[in-house]
This record gives sequence, structure tokens and C-alpha cells, in this order.
Amino acid sequence: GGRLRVLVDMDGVLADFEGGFLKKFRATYPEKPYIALEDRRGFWVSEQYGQLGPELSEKAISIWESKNFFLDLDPLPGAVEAVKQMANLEKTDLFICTSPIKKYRYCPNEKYAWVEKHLGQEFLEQIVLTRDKTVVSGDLLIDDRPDIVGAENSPTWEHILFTACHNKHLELLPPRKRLHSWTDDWKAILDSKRTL
Ligand code: UMP
Repeated sequence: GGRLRVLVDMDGVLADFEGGFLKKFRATYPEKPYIALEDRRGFWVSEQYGQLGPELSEKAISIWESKNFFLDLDPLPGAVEAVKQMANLEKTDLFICTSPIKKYRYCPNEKYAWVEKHLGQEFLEQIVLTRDKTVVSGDLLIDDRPDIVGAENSPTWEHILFTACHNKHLELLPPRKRLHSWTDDWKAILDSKRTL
């Protein structure tokens, strides 16, 4: 068989966007209500905060638009080790495929800096920044966003839903698959896509 190309999302898969957000939101707005991670539903944090109170959507957005928000995110458990192992597998090409926010002052730069800090300079070669992941070709896309759509109606990749606080209650229709965490058997998922 040929080489397997795996696209791995960053926020919610490698970097703890939800945990980092909640920590900075509570520190910045200690008097405001917040949504515990257990109670998160839906991919968009801003929408759920908007349902809590009229000004809370904007306040939430102000958190990830701030300097050092993306750089300061902690890696999710096992993520750094898994990605390094994956990149070293035979016949495997790993790319980090991530959508920057449109407020571009800090986010794209900090995504590069995060990868360099946690994975090393050699991984800077593997970064794909795009707002539309359907136009990126690959065999697998490991991503915590349940609904990944875009200009291409038939993306080449199979989406593997990475479990996150906001998606863990969703029931997936077969044949959709999950990766429950980085301790789950991601190598078996890759091997299931390899050809003889
Ligand atoms: N994001 C928002 N609003 C939200 C939640 C996340 O703009 O309510 C941003 C953070 C990430 C991007 O930069 O969306 C999601 O990117 P992917 O994880 O899909 O790559």
C-alpha cells in the first residue's frame, strides 16, 4: 500500500481550548455566570454563552481574541506523545489541520508558536491553516467538531470524531467512528485505513 495521510485538528484535539477558555473567562469575569465543562453542549462556546446572558457571547469571544490565549493552551493528555509517535510511523504522513479565528492579530502566529513549543520546530512543516478542511485531502481527519462541511461535497478523508465535553452526548450514525481520547486505540483506526 501507499502512504497514509492523517489530518489532526488542534483545538479540542491537541490543545485544551475548552479548559483554557473557561479558566481565562472565570479569571477575567469573576462575577459572571459560566458553563461548567460538564454542561457544555454544541461546538460553539459563543452560542451557549449567548444563551446564558445577552452580553456573554461577546465576552466569551473577547477571551480567545486576546493575546496569548492560543499560545497558553495546555496540551490535552497524551496528545503530544501520540502525535510524535504517529509522525514516526512508517508510511504515515501527519498534518495538523486547524482553523484560525478571523481576528488574525494573534491566533495564526500563536498556533505556530504552540506547535514549535510543544512538538518541536520540525512540526512547523506539517501545519495546515484553513477555514475549510473539506478542500484538504487526506485519509483521516481526527477532529472534535461534529459537522465539518465546506466547498468540497465529497472530502477524501474519513472524519473520526474526537470526544470532547461538547460532543460526548451525541449519538453518531454508523459508520461514523470516535476516538475517545489519546489513550484510545488510534493506531487501530489508522491501520483500518491502510491498504494491502
Ligand atoms: N471558535 C470560535 N467560536 C467558538 C468556539 C471556537 O470562533 O465558539 C474558534 C476556535 C478555533 C476555531 O480557532 O473556532 C475552531 O477550529 P477547529 O477546531 O475547527 O480547527
